[in-house]
Amino acid sequence: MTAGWDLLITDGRLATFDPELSGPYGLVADGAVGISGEQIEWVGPSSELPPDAQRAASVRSAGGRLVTPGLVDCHTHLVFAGDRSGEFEARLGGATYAEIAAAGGGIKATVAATRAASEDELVALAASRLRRLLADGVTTVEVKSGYGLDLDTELRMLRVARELGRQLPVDVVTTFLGAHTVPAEFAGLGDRYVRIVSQVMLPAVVEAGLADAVDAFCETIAFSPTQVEAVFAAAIDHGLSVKLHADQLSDSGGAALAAAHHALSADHLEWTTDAGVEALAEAGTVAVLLPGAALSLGETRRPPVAALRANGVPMAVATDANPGTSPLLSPLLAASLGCVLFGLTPAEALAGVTREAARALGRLDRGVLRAGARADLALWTVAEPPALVQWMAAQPCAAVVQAGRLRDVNYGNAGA
Ligand code: DI6
Ligand code: FE
Repeated sequence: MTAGWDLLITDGRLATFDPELSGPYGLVADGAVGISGEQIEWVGPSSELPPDAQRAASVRSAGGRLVTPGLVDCHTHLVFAGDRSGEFEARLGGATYAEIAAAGGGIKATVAATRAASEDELVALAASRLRRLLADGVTTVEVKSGYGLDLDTELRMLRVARELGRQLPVDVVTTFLGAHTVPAEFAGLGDRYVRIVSQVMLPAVVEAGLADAVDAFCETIAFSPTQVEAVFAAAIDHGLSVKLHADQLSDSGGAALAAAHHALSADHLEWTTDAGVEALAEAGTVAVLLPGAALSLGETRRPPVAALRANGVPMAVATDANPGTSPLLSPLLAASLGCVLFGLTPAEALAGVTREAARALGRLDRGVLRAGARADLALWTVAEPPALVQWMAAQPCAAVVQAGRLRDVNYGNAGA
């Protein structure tokens, strides 16, 4: 039964990322997609379209250009107030991120500004950032808390994240990051703060239904593996999945720690060892690579991409959009940097912002073009998949279909 399709996309070069199709992109050179409601009903070569397909309520030609799954940005810190451009200037002058953090800047500076901001202010600030992601073809975004570090502000941040998903055409997945850093009022009392995160904040966040997962920052300047374990134990007790900022600035065994808790993802991984990579492979935990942070921090150490690839660890790529270490609002540019800085192939980088990013969020219903998947698609001004990551800041997104609804993207179609 095809006459009931709501939308038919014709004349597309489909990069399906369906592992059951051959080639790195799962390419269907002259393809079509049939959509009903929020679901893809049919994907295949135009020559095999059912005879009554053209009777779909609406038909859109992709003009022979590329169609991919909608992009998934699986690691962002979009909700915050304040401005840390002075820190950027100081780092360019030679100060390190750790020195700035130790002097009360860094995450703590954003915490102070975010605590002082109203819910409406935070929605307006985050919405304008999120619109930039949407212009890049994003249809699902993960948003973390972690700039509140007290119950009221953490709840406010998560409510703001949920509100973004109501105001804008995007599916928002929320993550509670109460264990981002030890707030100033708990200086020297990290264990006590971890108990509050685990025993007070987390139950309240769960009670309010505001978090889909729990994250923590495992690092010498943040939380020890033992402290992270306490937060993870509480999360798992409450039935939430976990993920971890792991091995970003030093090797703290973060990847293995994430794997031991069957984390959805371990993110950053610049200092991850072979043992950590093997643990990720064993657990099926996704490695989320964040080249924007490495670039902005001037980090020269690279995540172990060759070892991750050799061990079959799924690799996602995300913006890590945040005001300190990764002021980046383009997942396509993140994918491009994943290629030129980290050595991903274009196919890996693009699977990293679609299929594997969806996996990193535990959302296996999206990130590929195939019948039964959620109808989240991006239509591009370019025809060749690697052109999406070859060009930087070209804004080649022409339109998206989000939850079955087609919408033109008004930013540049000056694409490559
Ligand atoms: N790692 C990061 O790169 C960000 N958070 C984290 O745990 C930094 C956040 C910030 O500096 O505001
Ligand atoms: Fe982050």
